[in-house]
Amino acid sequence: MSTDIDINKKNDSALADDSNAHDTSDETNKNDIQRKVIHIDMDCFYAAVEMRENPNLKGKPVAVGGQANSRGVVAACNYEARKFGVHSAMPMSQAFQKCPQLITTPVNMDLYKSVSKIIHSIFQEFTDDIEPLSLDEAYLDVSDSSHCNGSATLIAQEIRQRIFASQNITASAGIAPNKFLAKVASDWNKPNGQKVITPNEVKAFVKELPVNAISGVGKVTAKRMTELGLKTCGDLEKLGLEGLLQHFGSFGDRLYNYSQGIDNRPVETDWIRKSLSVEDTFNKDLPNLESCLSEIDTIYQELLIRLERARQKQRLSAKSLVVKLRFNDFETTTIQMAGTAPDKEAYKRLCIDAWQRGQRPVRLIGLGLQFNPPDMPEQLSLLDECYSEEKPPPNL
Ligand code: DCP
Ligand code: MG
Repeated sequence: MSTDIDINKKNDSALADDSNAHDTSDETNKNDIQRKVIHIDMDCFYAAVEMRENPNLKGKPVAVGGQANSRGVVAACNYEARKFGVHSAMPMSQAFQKCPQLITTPVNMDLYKSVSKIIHSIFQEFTDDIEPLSLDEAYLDVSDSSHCNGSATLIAQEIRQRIFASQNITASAGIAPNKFLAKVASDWNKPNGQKVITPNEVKAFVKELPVNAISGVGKVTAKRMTELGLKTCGDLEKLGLEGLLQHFGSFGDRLYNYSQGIDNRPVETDWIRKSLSVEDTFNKDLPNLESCLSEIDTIYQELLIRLERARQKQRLSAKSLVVKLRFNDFETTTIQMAGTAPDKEAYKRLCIDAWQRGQRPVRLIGLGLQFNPPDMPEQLSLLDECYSEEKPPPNL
């Protein structure tokens, strides 16, 4: 096996610059919330772990699962076995009929769980916004990640490289503006590949996308679609919302969105956000207070965008506003006040007070919010001035 993660397979867009992932041009649908979502899926996960444990298995068809003579089924098989038509959930006896030289190993769940734990801890190095789907699969929302200069393409590449370096097994990734497309994309260049769908590629991509690539389209729905002559998402869109609701019930709604490449489901994490902040380190130190105050507007706008995104994921009730300043000698000061909503003028006031503490050029400004634990009533006083320097919030 090559030690390089091959990200440049079949599709040349895998290395595309996704800096336009927040494109708001007319090409992108206005109802769609633009995000950068990565779907990571390990390649033939159980089988890959077994091949790593026993390198003699490499290059040979391998299936992990129950025994053929006790009605066992295939849990996972490697890509060599798949060439013979073997697949997951197939009775092992049938797998042997298709591939008599198949090598089988029993399921070693504890081992796969321990590998999965390490893989998920690698995800956490890149973002907190992780929705695990199974031992070998997760969605990551990297919209706000500053890793790799914010390039989701490069983040996915680095995650796959980190997994390979640590576990000697490969992963594939899909990078797209939403979960639906990211999942489709991770399958596109499997194994050991990745595919990017940028916002302005979405329309053309879904138009030709076969309906059976949509997750949730099972055998019955697929059959109905075939009967109706619906082969691609483009065909679904042409049928329209009413037609889709008529034929597919409530699923029609989601199908209509998917047919246009829209999926506003958030990446659902089970962690609770305690704070949110936006920081900017300047190329040139800001020489005086006035220049600091004039930067607040831009940082504040970004904070509002991120807050809106975070609020789509969980209910957030703010308890304080925080400003951080780092002076040119790296000394850092943090100041906060009670408050239940972001307020630009309040941030400016905090900035003035923080600057007074150093009164010299500034290299970084951060604006942030701290949140109440869930189910705590919101504090009543809007901007109750109670400065504190004691405990800076963790993200500032
Ligand atoms: N699995 C299982 N039974 C199934 C499907 C899967 O026990 N019917 C287990 C074994 C797989 C793991 O879950 O290794 C991950 O499932 P995937 O669907 O991601 O399949 P693989 O990782 O094996 O292959 P791929 O490369 O297609 O992702
Ligand atoms: Mg997998």
